[in-house]
Amino acid sequence: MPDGDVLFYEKFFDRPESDVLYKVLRAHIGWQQDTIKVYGKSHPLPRLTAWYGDFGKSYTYSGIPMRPHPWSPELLKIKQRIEAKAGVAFSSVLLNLYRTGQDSVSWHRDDELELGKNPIIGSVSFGETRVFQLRHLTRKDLHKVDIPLTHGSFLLMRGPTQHHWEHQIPKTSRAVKPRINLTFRVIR
Ligand SMILES: O=C(O)CCC(=O)C(=O)O
Ligand SMILES: [Mn+2]
Repeated sequence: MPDGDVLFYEKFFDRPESDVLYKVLRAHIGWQQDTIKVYGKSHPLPRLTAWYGDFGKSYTYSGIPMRPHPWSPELLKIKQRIEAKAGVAFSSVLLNLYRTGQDSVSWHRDDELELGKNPIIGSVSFGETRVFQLRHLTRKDLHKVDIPLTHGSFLLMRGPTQHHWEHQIPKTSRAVKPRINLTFRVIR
C-alpha cells in the first residue's frame, strides 16, 4: 500500500485460545452504549465500546472523553502477545462490540493528537469475521483495500498510514454473529 504500512496476521491466536478469549471478553468487559453529538443532537453509536488502559491515560474518542478501566488479566495477556510482535508498548485499548450486521464504524482515521505523529494501532479480532476497508484519502486512482478480519487475527497499522488512509467496518445485511475488536494504542 502506497503511503501506508499495514501488516496482517490471520491466525495470530489459535482457534481454542480465540474461542476462550471471545467468551471471556463478551462476558466480562464493561461494555457501554456511548452517544455521539452531531449538530447538537445525540445519537447512539452503532456498537458498544469500552476503554481500558494505564492509569491516568485518558483519551477523547469522537468527542467522547474516556477514562480507562484498569487492565484485566486477559487483556494483559493479549497485549503482551501483540507487543512481542509489534515491538512497542501499548498504553490503552479501545474495545468495540459489533452485535449484529447493523453495527459498524464509519470512515475515519485514528489520528487523534494523543496518539502522536505516526500512530501505531494494533487491532485484534474475535468472533464473526467482518470486512475492514481502507481507502486512500486523496488518491482516487487507488483501489479500496478489503481485509476480512477473522477470528484470532491481528492487524498492525503504523508509519504514515493514519495520515493517508481512512478505514471503516461497513454494515452488512448478512445475518452475522457478534464480533469483538480490540484496538491497542499508544497514548503519549
Ligand atoms: O472494528 C474494527 O476493526 C475497527 C475499529 C476502529 O477502527 C476503531 O475503533 O477506531
Ligand atoms: Mn479506527
